[in-house]
Amino acid sequence: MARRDILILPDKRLRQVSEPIKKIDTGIRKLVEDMFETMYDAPGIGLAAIQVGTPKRVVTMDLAKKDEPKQPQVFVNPEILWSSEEKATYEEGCLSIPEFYDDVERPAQVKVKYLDLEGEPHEIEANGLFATCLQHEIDHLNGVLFIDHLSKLKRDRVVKKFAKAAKRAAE
Ligand code: K1U
Ligand code: ZN
Repeated sequence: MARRDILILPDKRLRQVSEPIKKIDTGIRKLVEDMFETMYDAPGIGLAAIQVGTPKRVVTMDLAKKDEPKQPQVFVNPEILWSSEEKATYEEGCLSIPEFYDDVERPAQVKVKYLDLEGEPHEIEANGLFATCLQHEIDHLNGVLFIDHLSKLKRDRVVKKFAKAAKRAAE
């Protein structure tokens, strides 16, 4: 297992639309192992492959609380089949936008289909943080960041701050 570097805003690769996975081979299994190591090390509760620079439609997640055993989950080619009219607001963060958090309103429940690492199809209905995290990660697969759900004023302010930091780091 190896920890991989996480892409940080305004890295343009975060805006790429990720490709569906056609075959779950050793390369994908290694990618998933590395994503878990990277996610646990960060620490985070979710990670999309594009955040480590690989534009493939795979997500890792673990919503276990600190005092609970690990609950690693993998979603290959996840797709939202249905979203509720009811909305829920969570304070979201993103490992690609470190130390910035804000409230985002999204559908409170979603139905999602995906493949597991054995290629078996599943359909789940999610609510609460699980629904929010799935939507946040599937957004990543489509090149969408949680700041895109904020006002233009807030988004521009965050992008400007991170662009400035990237410029300073490159000097
Ligand atoms: O995709 C990511 O950037 C990961 C992100 C997932 C997420 C968080 C909150 C709402 C929706 C999606 C994170 O994991 S940010 C870090 C975080 O939330 C956290 C870290 C340690 C303990 C508990 C939470
Ligand atoms: Zn994120």
